[in-house]
Amino acid sequence: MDNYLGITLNEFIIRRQSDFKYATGELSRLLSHIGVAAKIVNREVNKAGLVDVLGDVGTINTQGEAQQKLDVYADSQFIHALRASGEVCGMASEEVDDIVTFDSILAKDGNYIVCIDPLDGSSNIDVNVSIGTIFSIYRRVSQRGHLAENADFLQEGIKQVAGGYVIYGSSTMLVYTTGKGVNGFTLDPSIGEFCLSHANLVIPENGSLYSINEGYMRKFDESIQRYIKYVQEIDPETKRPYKARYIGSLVADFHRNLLNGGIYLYPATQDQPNGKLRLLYEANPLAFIVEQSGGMAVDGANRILDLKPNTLHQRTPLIIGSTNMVKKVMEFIEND
Ligand code: P6P
Repeated sequence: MDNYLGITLNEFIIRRQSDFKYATGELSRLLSHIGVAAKIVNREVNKAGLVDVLGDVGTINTQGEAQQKLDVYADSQFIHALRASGEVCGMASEEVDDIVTFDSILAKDGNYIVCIDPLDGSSNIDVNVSIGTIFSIYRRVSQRGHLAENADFLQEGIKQVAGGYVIYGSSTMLVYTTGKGVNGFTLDPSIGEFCLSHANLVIPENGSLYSINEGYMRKFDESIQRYIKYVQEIDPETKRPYKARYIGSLVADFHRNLLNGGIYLYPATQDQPNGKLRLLYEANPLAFIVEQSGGMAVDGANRILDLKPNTLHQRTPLIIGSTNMVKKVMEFIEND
């Protein structure tokens, strides 16, 4: 696999066509369109501050959050790219209340639907903190030749055919899985291609980093409060406490923990009993990736990928990362 390093995303998909049990060309076209939209969003993110793309547009998204100019821009770019791919019959976006159906003859015959958070962590844009795009790809369950239906989007995460994210950070990376391991591609601006830079990513089963908003300490269940106190104690084996790392950008925290080992928690709070993060386009794609890299993702009681969605923007508590760290949290919860 290492001799693949440096090859482009499209070359990789073609060389690894046995990884994708459906027509490779479909996935290749779909991922390359997502890659193009990511490059366009990356261009705008990288010049944010120089041109008028910062700040909010004065509108509220379906979650009641102020939409940033780049949120709306990113959403429009991914809608355009997915419509143009000819493989997608519809999409669910964090920025849009209902599903977006594509009504061209080609699109209505598309085999796939996409759930996407076009720009997660966008409140960090103005302060130059890494942000990300998170996406899930499913085969449609509705009849081809017709518009996409809600049922296409309310599938368990275990039915994803691909899950991935783009992180717009010190470099721009696309990380995805189709169920045969996790691979990371770094954008080479000199050629405008995503090139394989992190082959067969495996998350360490242990880590020393924990990511949680400790400002909500009093709002967490007692079991989570006890876990936070546990990680702050001196570890008898390593003789040091764990390290807190919480950027306020899920993709950035997740990516660091995937590479170095660690855990991210956004549990239920008194204010948000179902947590803050969305199942369809945040928890599920990252859960698919973390399990494919050897990690775990739960809601505190259940495996994330087993959860049956009932609504598009359904929220879920999320505890995700190194297996032994997630298991330790579950010990605290089960002993509660
Ligand atoms: P809080 C960003 O809004 C986000 O969805 C994630 O990217 C991030 O991890 C989390 O919310 C931050 O939420 O409540 O800690 O500010």
